[in-house]
Amino acid sequence: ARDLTIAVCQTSPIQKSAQRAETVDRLIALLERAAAAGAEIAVFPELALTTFFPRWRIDDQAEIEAFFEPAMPGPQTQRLYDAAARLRTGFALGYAELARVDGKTRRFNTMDLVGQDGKLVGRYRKVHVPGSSEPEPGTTVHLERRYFEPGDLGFPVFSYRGVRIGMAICNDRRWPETYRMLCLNGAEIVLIGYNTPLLLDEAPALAHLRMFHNHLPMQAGAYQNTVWVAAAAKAGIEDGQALIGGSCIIAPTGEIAAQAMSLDDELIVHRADLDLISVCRKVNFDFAKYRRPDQYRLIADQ
Ligand code: CDT
Repeated sequence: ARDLTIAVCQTSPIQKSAQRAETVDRLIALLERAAAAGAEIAVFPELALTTFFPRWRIDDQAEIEAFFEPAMPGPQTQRLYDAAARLRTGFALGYAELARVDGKTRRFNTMDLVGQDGKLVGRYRKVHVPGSSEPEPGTTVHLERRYFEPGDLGFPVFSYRGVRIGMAICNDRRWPETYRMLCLNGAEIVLIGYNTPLLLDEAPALAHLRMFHNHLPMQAGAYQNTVWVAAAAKAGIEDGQALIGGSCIIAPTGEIAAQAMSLDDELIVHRADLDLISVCRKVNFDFAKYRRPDQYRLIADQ
């Protein structure tokens, strides 16, 4: 049997006042708990090293740059990578990436996959960047498009201990294309990190559906693409804004195999049976046999 034991590391808020060193300490403590629970890989939330700063309009360049990582690992994060190597437990970590490409500064909402040796396995840059670049009247301020450009790496899939893993970041999880691209690239497991506000000024009538709309697309994505999905939330009241929790591990059947029950730093662990993927494919989703790409041209062209 093929399997991979996954830990989802939900974190409680990381307030603006938090020092990077204390945040890294928290992530290391979660990674240690994950390893002790037998996990072979851990997933942390989107922007796991800082508060979710796109909730503010910030003009000061130095203040903005303080949220970004110019190198990974850097002096503040090296300890986390060392912990992965010591524990033989890799991780996926969301952070704000400051890249220098051809002399130009570029900013991405990024997730790195780090191996059991503490070395980079692969990188994903968030494709679906929601919100706006300026506050819009009547809507909850969400300025991701001010601070990040859309990802330019597609939906890559990497080999981790012989298992094919892809990543997605927050809003990406609501889009069917994310899972289908990862599935077609051969993913067996999709690791996701998210920061989702509980209340949106633009849609108060949907408030009671926030958790449903969190799990619905991930369960559908897992089922329709026969992949395992493991998603880590940043949860609780962060700098005055309530973020939903609901971190979970979802089987290729679409069932939630494990779910966080708190808004705290909480670990959920599940042994993902990878053989379940071929069972689900046999039942309905023999992609090579039944998919009709020639009939789907519009999706690729528009
Ligand atoms: N971080 C992130 O992508 N959050 C979005 C909320 C967008 S509200 C404009 C989400 O889909 O959860």
